[in-house]
Amino acid sequence: MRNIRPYLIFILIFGIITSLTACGSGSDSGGGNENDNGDGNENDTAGEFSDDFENTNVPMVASFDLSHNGITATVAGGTAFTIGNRLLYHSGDKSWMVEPAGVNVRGTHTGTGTITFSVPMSRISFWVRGDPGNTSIVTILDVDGNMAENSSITAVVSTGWIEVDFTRTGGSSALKSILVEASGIGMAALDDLGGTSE
Ligand SMILES: [Ca+2]
Repeated sequence: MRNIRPYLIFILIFGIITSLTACGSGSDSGGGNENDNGDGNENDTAGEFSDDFENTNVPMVASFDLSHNGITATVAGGTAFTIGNRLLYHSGDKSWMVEPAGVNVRGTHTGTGTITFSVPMSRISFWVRGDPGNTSIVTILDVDGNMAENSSITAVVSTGWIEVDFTRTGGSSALKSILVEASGIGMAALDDLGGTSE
């Protein structure tokens, strides 16, 4: 069975005009620590996952694991390190960044990044945004590989951070992964990953 509508698609389009703000000090500085104090381990409730990417250092495209409360998230297809553009961190000085297909000093990019949880999840949350000129689609997939259902979420166009906090509805399949498809120029950034297992 295939879902025919993208119930959870976030399209981030950053026009050239927004590049004027690329070097700003960042208007999001107050919003990065809703759930923890930056070390990714503040929430020790069983079944709860959280990570702010502050303990990672992956400057070249690679797969790496984040583990918390017995839940592992395998993060593949991007980088996670301090690149110096504060607009790309929702918290601290690191996030996970996916780039359009191509080769650069950070490795060979396929244009696709995935975060896959080791256990079925009932909730997945994160923040996303992109560089000016980056166009990305971020989708939550269920355990069957289909787009997660959520009739309340539609396409979003934004030049700032977007919070995604998605809980599956009763009767729908459990959640499994996040798919980031990056195009345009620059990076798509995801930060402050969270979730709740089934
Ligand atoms: Ca962070």
